[in-house]
Amino acid sequence: MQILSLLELTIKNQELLNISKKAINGIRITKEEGLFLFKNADVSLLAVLANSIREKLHGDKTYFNKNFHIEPTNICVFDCKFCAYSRKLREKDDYAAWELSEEQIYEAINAYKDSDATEVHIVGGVHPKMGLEYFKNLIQNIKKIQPKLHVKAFTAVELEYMCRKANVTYKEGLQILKDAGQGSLPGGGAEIFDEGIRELICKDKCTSAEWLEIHEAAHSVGMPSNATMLYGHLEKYEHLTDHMNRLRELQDRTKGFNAFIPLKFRNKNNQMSEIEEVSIVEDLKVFAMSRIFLDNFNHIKAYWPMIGRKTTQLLLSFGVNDIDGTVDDSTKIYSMAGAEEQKPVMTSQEMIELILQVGRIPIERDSIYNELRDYSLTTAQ
Ligand code: V47
Ligand code: SF4
Repeated sequence: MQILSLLELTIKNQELLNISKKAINGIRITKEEGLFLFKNADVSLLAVLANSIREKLHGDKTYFNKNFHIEPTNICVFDCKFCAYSRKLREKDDYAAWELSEEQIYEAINAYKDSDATEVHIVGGVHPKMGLEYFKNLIQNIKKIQPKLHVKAFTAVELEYMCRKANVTYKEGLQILKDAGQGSLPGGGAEIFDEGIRELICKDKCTSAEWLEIHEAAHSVGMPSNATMLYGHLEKYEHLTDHMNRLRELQDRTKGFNAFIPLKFRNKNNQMSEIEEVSIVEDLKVFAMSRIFLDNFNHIKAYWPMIGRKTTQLLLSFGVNDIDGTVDDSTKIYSMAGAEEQKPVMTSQEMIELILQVGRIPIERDSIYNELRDYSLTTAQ
């Protein structure tokens, strides 16, 4: 009520006021209204709207988990123009290329056996020699070592290639991985669904329709997933609203997405380095707009290794209620592209303090958002 009166007093543009009122009242805004907001609302209005929605859904609760990543290889058959990380098979002697052996992967899993990590996030390049059978066995063996560890693995890009090579449908391939012990899918590979922009930045990997089909298949076999959106390069606001709209439509059908994760384009060491990175104001706008637009997504996540700790704190007032995990310096995707965090590792204590410092409540969650511990009530270990 108070917010509505404030909006009525301060917003002079009638259309902006009507859309803002809809958002505050929990009424879905259309794609056109989303675009209007993107183009006409200033960042302070978006903050008010997004924060009000976030607080209605989660109050001050802010989720994190204890996780680590395994990136089996950065050898990749594809050539995404924004990627600073991948190498071709023929470059496998390049110092920056790697291919972990199975033993090295099991060693990494073993190394976390006595830790309190609850999730391993496995993604990598699309290696021509690592297929569905290889990954099925890998997951089975990981689960033998750590039966309780949640395996969040493989972007739709990796899955499309795996299923095509193994000559199985997406549903069959995903069922095989689920039976092996995989728990969920990460949100990578979505980039921007607009076919024109996709053609310019990542034309040879899975299409937007395939990405959406694979996530729909995952949801249908009972595996939840996340969704990402790569912003701050060649795209326009039209493409961002179109991207979120396609996700919102799928989520209406399946309810299988857990979190939406906007990913800021970083411009170091890739074929799009001439594009300047967008300002922090744009970051705030994109995250706030995603909270406002995606009314059927429970969680908006800021992936701190990419966006940095300070911006992550700020984003907790712009719709974000999840900051991913401890990560433990086990990913290179962003550091190689010039992200803030060159050695991404946060102890649980640091994550808790980051959240407490901005007046929110730190909650450790598992991979499917069951609450494990409220750190505002207990002393952190
Ligand atoms: O799809 C690659 C992105 C993604 C760059 O689901 C880049 O919990 C910015 O999706 N600048 C893979 N972004 C990582 C990913 C992810 C990360 C953390 C958590 C989850 C989750 C998913 O990384 C790719 C691409 O969009 N990416 N290069 C770059 N230069
Ligand atoms: Fe390969 Fe993924 Fe890099 Fe694209 S973003 S080149 S699919 S590793």
